[in-house]
Amino acid sequence: MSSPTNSAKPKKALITGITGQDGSYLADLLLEKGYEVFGMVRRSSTENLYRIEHIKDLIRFVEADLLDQASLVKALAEVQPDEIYNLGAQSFVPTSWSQPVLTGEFTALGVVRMLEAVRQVSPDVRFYQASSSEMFGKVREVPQNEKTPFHPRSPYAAAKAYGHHITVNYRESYDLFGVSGILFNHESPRRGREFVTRKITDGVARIKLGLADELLLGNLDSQRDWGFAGDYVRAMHLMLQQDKPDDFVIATGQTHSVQQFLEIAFSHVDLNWEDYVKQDPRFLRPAEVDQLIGDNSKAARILGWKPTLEFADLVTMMVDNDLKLLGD
Ligand code: NAP
Ligand code: G4F
Repeated sequence: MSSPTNSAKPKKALITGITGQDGSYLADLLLEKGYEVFGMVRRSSTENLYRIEHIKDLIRFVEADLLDQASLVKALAEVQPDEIYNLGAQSFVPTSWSQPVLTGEFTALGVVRMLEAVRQVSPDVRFYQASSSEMFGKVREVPQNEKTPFHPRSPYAAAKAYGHHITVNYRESYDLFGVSGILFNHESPRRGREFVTRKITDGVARIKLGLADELLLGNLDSQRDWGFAGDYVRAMHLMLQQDKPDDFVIATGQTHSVQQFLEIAFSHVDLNWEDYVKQDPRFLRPAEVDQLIGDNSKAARILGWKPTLEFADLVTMMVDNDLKLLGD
């Protein structure tokens, strides 16, 4: 296994999923740290760089796709990265029921395609796999830690469980520096609008500004351990700076219901959520993950990582951002 490269020469990081929420924050962080950042993007007929608009001239883009093995091999041979952050995935849980096979192709087999490319082209690279608390699913213990067994509740979660296990397997089989970060939900103003937190903060802003008069949601009772994405990408980077590869749970250690999120978001603009929110069965899931809460003590002890943003501050920051975007 390689040691970190000479500090005089900038390290090269390749990020898959750079156009997504986490990819954008991670690119910000790595550029601040002096890395040469390479972003893997898939071919699209329209540009999709709005989350990285402010830094796009500092990033070198490489066209490749997690569905196409040869493109990954070529990307690695071109870039010769020191670190790879594999964030690319079909990441929306409901879509994984309507497109289960494609979700498996991106989110599960995409990982082994990337690991095979690493093994063939850059076996000394440090590899980060974006694993998920969704793998705990129907939870076996509370809170969940690195040793908690998985019980996936969606095709997405099953695909992520494969991605986790194959990363551990390649580490053990081939001595690759592969780590799996088991991250609990993390949100931000850059979150996609289909996820519940951003759907709520966008909805609150629209209602406050007179652009909408109701918000349709699914299950309000489910509980999540919600943190801030900016904090979570710091943990990804720290995991690749350790002497030996290992897996870490990244979480705040607190859980809140969707209803609690609603209460804070609506009261921030002096409205009562019950006057606007309606349940719509279209947003209920065939199988639900009722409650997630993570134990971050290993990350705190070994990585020195801790979250910086409180839940209520995260909610109000997202509401304020959506008000601003919609022209308040
Ligand atoms: P996101 O905003 O949905 O971004 C997903 C990224 O994956 C996008 O850049 C997307 O590119 C890319 N992608 C999708 N299919 C691809 C393919 N076939 N080839 C190459 N790239 C592809 O997700 P996120 O919230 O940033 O999450 C990042 C990663 O962490 C994901 O793997 C997610 O499953 C995982 N995760 C997220 C959370 C969370 O709470 N956010 C928690 C645990 C784990 P396009 O722009 O081209 O669509
Ligand atoms: O915001 P969500 O869609 O996120 P979910 O399913 O927890 O998944 C996210 O976090 C995972 C980490 O645990 C990531 F791996 C994954 O990629 C993604 O980033 O839903 C959160 C909760 C669910 O219980 C859902 O049933 O909110 C509930 N919910 C209630 N009404 C809704 C809605 N979710 C969505 N998306 N839309 C609704 O209208």
